[in-house]
Order: sequence, then C-alpha cells, then structure tokens
Amino acid sequence: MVPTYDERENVGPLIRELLSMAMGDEMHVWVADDGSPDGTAAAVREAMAAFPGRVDLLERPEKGGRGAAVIAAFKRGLADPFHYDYLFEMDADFSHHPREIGKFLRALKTHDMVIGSRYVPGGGTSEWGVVRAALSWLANKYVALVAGIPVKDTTSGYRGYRRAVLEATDFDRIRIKGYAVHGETAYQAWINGFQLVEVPIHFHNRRRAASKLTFEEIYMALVNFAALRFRYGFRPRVREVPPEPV
Ligand SMILES: Nc1nc2c(ncn2[C@@H]2O[C@H](COP(=O)(O)OP(=O)(O)O)[C@@H](O)[C@H]2O)c(=O)[nH]1
Ligand SMILES: [Mg+2]
Repeated sequence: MVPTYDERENVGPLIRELLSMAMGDEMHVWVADDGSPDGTAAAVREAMAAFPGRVDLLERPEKGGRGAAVIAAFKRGLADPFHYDYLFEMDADFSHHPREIGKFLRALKTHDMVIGSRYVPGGGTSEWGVVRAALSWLANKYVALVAGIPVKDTTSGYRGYRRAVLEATDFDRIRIKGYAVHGETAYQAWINGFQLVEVPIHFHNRRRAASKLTFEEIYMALVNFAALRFRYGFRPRVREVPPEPV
C-alpha cells in the first residue's frame, strides 16, 4: 500500500522496483492517491497498463491524510479475493527503499507485525536537519512514555503485517487522519496481543526534500497518543493461541 500525494515522478519508478523483486507475481502494489494535482494517478495508470493485474489504484477525491489513505487501501486489500497473507505500507518517495521488503518478509515468518525502525542498531536517517531528527526522536520517546508500547520507532510508516493483525484492527475507532495513525495501529496490534518486531531501516530523503507534515498534525498526534491508554486500555491482552508461523 503506497499512499501518494504529488508523487508523479516517484510512483512509476517505485512500482517498477517493487514488481521486479524476487517474489514473482505474488506481489501486487496498491496506490492510494488523494486526487494529486500533479497527475500522480495518470502515472499509476501507465504502470497498470505495463503490469496488468498487479497494480491497483484507489482514488480518493481530496487530500485526506496519509493514514486515512492507507486505512482505505488496507480495507480494500483485505477484502480482495487474492487473499493476501502479508500487507505492507510504505512511502512513495523512496525514503523507504523496496530492497528492504525481503527482510520484512523474513521477520514476518516469526512475528505478526514488522516495523522498519530508524532507532534500532543498524537503522538511521540521512539528509535530515537537526530539527527534523530531534522532532522525530522526541515524538518516539513521547509515544513510548505516554502509551507504553515497547517499540522504538512507532511513527515509522514502513511496515509489514500478517493479515490477522489488520483483520483485528478496529479502523473505525481511529479518528486521526495523518501520520499519527501509525502510532494507533501499532498500539492496537500490541493491545490485541500480537508480536511486534523492529528491523533496522535507513530513512532517506533522497528524492524530494519537502515534507507534508504540518504543525496541526504534530499537535493532534501528541494529543492522540496521550489518549491511547484511556481509549483502549492499559495492558496488552495475552493471546490464548500463539501465532502460527505462516
Ligand atoms: N494519499 C495521501 N498520501 C499522502 C498524504 N500526505 C502525504 N502522503 C504520502 O505519504 C508519504 C509520506 O509523505 P511525506 O510528505 O514524504 O512525509 P515525510 O517524508 O515523512 O516527511 C508519501 O508517499 C506522500 O505522498 C495525503 O494526504 N494523502
Ligand atoms: Mg517523504
């Protein structure tokens, strides 16, 4: 699942890289575009013609937030007759590199949910200013503190899930729309007793410098994280049946 807003230059190359990986035609790419004015959807349609049956485009009428776009895509992906075993989400601008997918898949053999983490050994960020790096680090410390979730990079948007994790996720309870959705989906997975693991990734700002993060989103995120424990409960459920390795 790749959320896009004004990613015309990136989305075609990303789809090509993803679909040229070793998984054969077992892998499909779903793009959730929010009516990008730059014509991202047209670039996706070109890719759909080049890779018939392997690319899907979910068009939403207006910019409604990264998190909401991915949720819409997950709902569609779960309902798809292909019955995907694993679902992933990643940014379109090559900040999240497709070559990491193999590592995610290996981790999904033994865990329910994998988060590409900048804050475990081997992970990191490049081309980030001091302010951006400090903000991200602080945000993650804050989430760990107020929500108690045992993950170092809760705000990372590069992730893989076993379908059971997303099937158990109550998407309609998530009221926030932007980047903070990451924190809430991870919290729900943890509360539901699923096993989370982090694998190191490097977050690159290579292809486009401008971020779409706004101050309103940051503020809303802080409020939302603080409320998680009260809305969902304090302690994770212990799952009665340990997860079957898939
Ligand atoms: N569909 C959709 N995608 C979005 C929206 N906002 C951001 N994105 C996408 O979410 C991903 C991350 O956004 P980006 O601005 O690169 O964030 P950053 O790199 O974390 O600062 C990119 O693929 C964007 O195109 C949105 O409102 N709707
Ligand atoms: Mg980016």
